[in-house]
Amino acid sequence: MATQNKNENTPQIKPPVFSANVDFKPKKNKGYQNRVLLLNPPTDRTQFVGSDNYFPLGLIMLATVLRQNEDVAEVMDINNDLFHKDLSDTLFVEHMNETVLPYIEEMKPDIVGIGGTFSGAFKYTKIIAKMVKNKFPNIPTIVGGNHASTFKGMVLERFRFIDYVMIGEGEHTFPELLYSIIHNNGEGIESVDGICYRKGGHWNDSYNASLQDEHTPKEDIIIQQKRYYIDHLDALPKPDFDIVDVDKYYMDTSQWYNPLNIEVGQPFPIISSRSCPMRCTFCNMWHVHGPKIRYRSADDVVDEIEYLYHKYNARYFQFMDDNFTFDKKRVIRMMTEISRRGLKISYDTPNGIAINRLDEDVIKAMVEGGLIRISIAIESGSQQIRDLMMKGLKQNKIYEATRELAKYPHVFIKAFFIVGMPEETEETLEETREMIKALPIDKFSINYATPFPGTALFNQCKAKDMLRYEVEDYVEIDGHQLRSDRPHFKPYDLTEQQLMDFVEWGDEYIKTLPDKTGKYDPRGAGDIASYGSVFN
Ligand code: B12
Ligand code: SF4
Repeated sequence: MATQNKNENTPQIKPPVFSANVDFKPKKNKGYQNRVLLLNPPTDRTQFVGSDNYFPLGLIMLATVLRQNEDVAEVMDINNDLFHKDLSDTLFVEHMNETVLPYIEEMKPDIVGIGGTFSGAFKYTKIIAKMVKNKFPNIPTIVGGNHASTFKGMVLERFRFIDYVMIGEGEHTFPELLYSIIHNNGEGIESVDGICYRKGGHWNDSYNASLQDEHTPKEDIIIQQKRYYIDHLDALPKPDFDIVDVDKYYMDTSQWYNPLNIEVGQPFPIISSRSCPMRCTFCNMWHVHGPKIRYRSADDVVDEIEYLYHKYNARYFQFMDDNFTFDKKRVIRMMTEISRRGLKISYDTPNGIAINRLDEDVIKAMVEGGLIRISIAIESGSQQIRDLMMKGLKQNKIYEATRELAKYPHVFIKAFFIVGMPEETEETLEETREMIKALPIDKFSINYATPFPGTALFNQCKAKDMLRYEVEDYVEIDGHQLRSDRPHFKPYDLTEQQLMDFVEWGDEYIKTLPDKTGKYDPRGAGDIASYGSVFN
């Protein structure tokens, strides 16, 4: 965390006006200043895979926007602080008491925001909010991110120590909310898009710690659904990674797969679009990023790459888009621009690429732009299961795209599979096995179908009484509900043991695949763990 100077608030107040879909314009000299502390909770690394020492990109984006508005905004990344330690509840509470709470005392923020991109982080999001609120009852707390955006008002019903929920992306709406609740006694809050709060808001509500475990009646909670998403993404500022201490995200990447011989160094995430127009039944991404895919222009994305290239000597990038290749022409333009500007980089796509758009010309362009590892989202070897998943992906396209990719032998191909959808049978598992054996892939991961709240799969499991926990348990989530190392429910016609046997087969079979990295590790040298096929 790099600290900004403390400035005094000035009394003259002008509201921010970048509501809805107008372009983002920084509001300087607006007559007041917000002091905002954003906390990134840790995730339990024993229960989730893919828990790398990642930059908290959502919080960095929010803080970047706030700083452009001349607010004081800090990101404290607790995940990063505790990353090399053995995370336990005791260690976490100690860290809160010794580091986080004293910092709040010193910084005196107007509001404490807690992130949590993953449901798996919500356990600690709750503890943070509770500890903050108990020590500083007058500081409002707000949560955002995927889990909160899915459960919305239910979060406030359950947790009195949380004052606000932000639904979906926050770059436009967070400053509007701050203006209303910090500087204007809640006036205008009813026109802030995508938020939940209690009637009367925190400004009227003197927090009473003795009531912290009492639920708030549903009728006292106001939910303002998200209606507007930022169309013109180029108008957003680029994430300012200096808001955190980049050196603290150091990973030893010297052993990463590196066929182009371009030093990997510190990998940087790039998000070149938001959302995805598909509705796979197991995916809940759209609760945060909305129904419609929105793009940054190719130039804008390459500007960011170029900036990071020079500023941090960044040579390795990770495209984290939900559906990177949906607009093929844009991808080709981006890749051509990378080459035209002489940027010698390599990159991968850990979040899984939708195969439907992987044609010869896109693949060629991606490889020319520096692609060295690609994750492709196949999900199942069975057409029937893929159709039930609403994947919209035909068998021949899978073979065609992987054959095309395999023409570039230096590109490491990883395929994502999901097993254990309710309709899975011995036959469909067999089809997946056959496909895994037949495809020219270097690696694959098999994940158990996960009923993330807010998905059609979750609703199906709930309707058929297949969920292991009550819906409320998913809101209150303590992590174990969605842990990735065991099936989450029993398919209609299979036992959980059959699924586990299949995954075990996969673990053994993967060892027989030829290793083009020269340093095979089942989790993949330098791979983002088993980052996975629960999505894309
Ligand atoms: C990148 C990514 C990762 C990366 C993170 C790296 C990084 N650099 O951040 C890694 C590889 C670590 C990862 C891992 C996993 N991921 Co992931 N990941 C994503 C992805 C693709 C993008 C997240 C992101 O950075 N978005 C960009 C920023 C700008 O958006 P944002 O984080 O949503 O933040 C905005 C808003 O949410 C809001 N906001 C967020 N926090 C707050 C806080 C406050 C106070 C406020 C006001 C607003 C606010 O404002 C922000 C700015 O607009 C999302 C999909 C998605 N589109 O969100 C999946 C996603 C979050 N991941 C998902 C999953 C399932 C996982 C894994 C469990 C996969 C696995 N099997 O291992 C693991 C979990 C790891 C863990 N530690 O528990 C699911 C989460 C489902 C859920 N309910 O938990 C998602 C939604 C994908 C999906 N399609 O379902 N992931
Ligand atoms: S799984 Fe991937 S393709 Fe399917 S809806 Fe989610 S982001 Fe889109």
